[in-house]
Amino acid sequence: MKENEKRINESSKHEQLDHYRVDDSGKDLTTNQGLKMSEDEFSLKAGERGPTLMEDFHFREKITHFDHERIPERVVHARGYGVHGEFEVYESMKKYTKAKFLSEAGKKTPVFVRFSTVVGFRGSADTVRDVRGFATKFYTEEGNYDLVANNMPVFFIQDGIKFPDIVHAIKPEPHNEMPQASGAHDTFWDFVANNQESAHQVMWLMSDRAIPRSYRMMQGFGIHAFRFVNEDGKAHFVKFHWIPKLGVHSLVWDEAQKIAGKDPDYNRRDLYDAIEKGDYPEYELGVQIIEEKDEHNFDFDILDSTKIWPEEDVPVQIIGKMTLNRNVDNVFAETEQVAFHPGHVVPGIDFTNDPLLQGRLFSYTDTQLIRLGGPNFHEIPINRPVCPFTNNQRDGYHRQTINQGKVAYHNNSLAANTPATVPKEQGGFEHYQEKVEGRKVRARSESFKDHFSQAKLFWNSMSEPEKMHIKQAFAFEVGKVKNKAIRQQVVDMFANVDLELATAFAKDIGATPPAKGGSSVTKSSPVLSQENTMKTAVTRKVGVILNNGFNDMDVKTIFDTLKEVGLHLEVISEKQGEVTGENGVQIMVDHTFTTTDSVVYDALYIVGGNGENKKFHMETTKFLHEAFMHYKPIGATHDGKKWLVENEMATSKGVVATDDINKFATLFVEAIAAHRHWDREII
Ligand code: HDD
Repeated sequence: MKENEKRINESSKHEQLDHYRVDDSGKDLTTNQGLKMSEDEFSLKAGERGPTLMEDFHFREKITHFDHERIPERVVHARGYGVHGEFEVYESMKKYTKAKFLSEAGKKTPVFVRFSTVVGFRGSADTVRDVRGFATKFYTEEGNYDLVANNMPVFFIQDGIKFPDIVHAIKPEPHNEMPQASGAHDTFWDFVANNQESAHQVMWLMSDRAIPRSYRMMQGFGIHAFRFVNEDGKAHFVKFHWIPKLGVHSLVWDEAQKIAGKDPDYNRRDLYDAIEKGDYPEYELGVQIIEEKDEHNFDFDILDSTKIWPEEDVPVQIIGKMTLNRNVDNVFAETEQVAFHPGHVVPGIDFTNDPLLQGRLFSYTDTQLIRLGGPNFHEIPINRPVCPFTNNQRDGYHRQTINQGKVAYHNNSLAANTPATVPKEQGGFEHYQEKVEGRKVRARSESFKDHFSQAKLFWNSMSEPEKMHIKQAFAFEVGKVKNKAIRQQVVDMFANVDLELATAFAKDIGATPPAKGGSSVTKSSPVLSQENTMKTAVTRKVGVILNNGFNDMDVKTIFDTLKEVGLHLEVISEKQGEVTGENGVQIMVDHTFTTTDSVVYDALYIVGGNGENKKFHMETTKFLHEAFMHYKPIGATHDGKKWLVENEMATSKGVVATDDINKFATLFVEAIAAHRHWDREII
């Protein structure tokens, strides 16, 4: 079988990476030239107390390499976390696209996914209010296909030329480099108020979507209209959606801020741990498809990246599933060096004239050139296609391929004009021959100029708790703006979306509430609300507060039942080591009150025990109060019930307190599946 006919399967990328994976343990220490070294602790000196000698090549090599360990971080999406996985097709997409990786049900393709925040530097916290990146590289038999997506379906701007403007505005302010990883400052809101195309995306950014509970519980959106092109050359517009099987869930703002201090790695830890435990995150791939003849049949421009295609009008068709099943071996080699690009396409997937997409098509290769130090970044193991790649490009920094022969040009006769181009019938890429006509202008289409209708559609689609969170987010974010005029401009701008919203946060930030305004749009799109998402307790993390003398027989049974449902329990007590139940059963303590915090759990289960002291009592009360304020499910049995009584929480929503162990397990799991209990009265 010829190499380029080799069948690609879900293991292909790992087989390739295996050639580069190295395990240093048990090996001799050598220089980079392979010289075994007898000493690595001391530099070479003229006398034991003398100066280090120039001839110490080992010292120089070691320090020089260290001095050059860092590369520039990504200008945006600097903080990210990558994992491997596979994509499997449910249903052949041949009718719409000739892309081979989508051509038959059951077909599997290896993938690499990098999740990220956008604004913060590489060492910033995970749980900041921000858009999340969700970039997927499919290693297909026809080359790499990158779906470089975000967890929100719209973008701040409509034209790529404005990308440096939005990024300069939202990044820390240049005179003092504050605030880190946050939009809560003057320049961002000045940008928003003076670039009203951002209205829709800002609504999403102020919503719970900006503080995902987990990368495993967030959607991904390709945002742009792309094109599917089939074997007959017929094209359709297409939008891509990733839909997590665990549903879409978020933190609450107070919790997110506290986690940023308690565990800045919260989202990456969650992903890493889930994969290590075998709880492989799964996402279904959905497509929305619009026929070319319907391009102009919507009350928005389908090429405008500040617009969704409402799912009620253009349904999402589920076509496959991605499973993330392996952590990286080395974060720098894989996650940091991976290079995505929306322009990495395969035959059957093509671009549209969305001016934001067009801008992206330039930016991504350009940024890799500076970030990865030259034009050969495609040779870095994580970026290499699993199919052969050959052309006449040569040389440059860090070139690894040793091209044999002397011909590196077209047309040639010395190598029979190879590497040869491939006719489209045999899999060669041919750009879709869209007919384009027009004058050269720097302008924006009239059809892109309605900035508020879909922002209002989003607002209309929110449940009451979600609306409350949006109001609170505006009050927080715009409340941090020092310039009063900008605060007022933001209020006046969002009065165009909804009067109640703008009035609510105007009051909180000392601005004048708007006298009139509000969009007349009454339509809503229920799928946009997280209240309508998939609800399950599977893989949720429960903190169990336990002390010596607990009712070990019942508690053991409850533990077993909860674990069977797929919950993960962490035992919290005063000291590490073991806690002993009343019948001598011992349970390992995972954390003390000092090494963990209520904010990192989805739910609390309070058991207590008879060995309690004042500190234990106070710490448990603190955990309980915080979990309650964050609307989390709370369970209590045995001695644990007394905390609920003391704190008047026993009858609150999402609180389960009973010694009937079967009933307890059933009700507690139900309460956890609900995620949060928004209708809880906060005392
Ligand atoms: Fe971008 C990175 C997503 C618009 C320029 N972008 C980047 C990443 C994601 C996105 C997920 C991180 C990839 C990774 O993990 O390595 N970007 C988007 C989405 C957009 C978008 C969904 C709008 C629909 N981006 C956008 C525009 C431009 C860029 C309009 C410039 C004209 N983006 C970049 C970049 C980055 C990048 C500067 C920084 C690091 C990188 O590319 O590799 O080129």
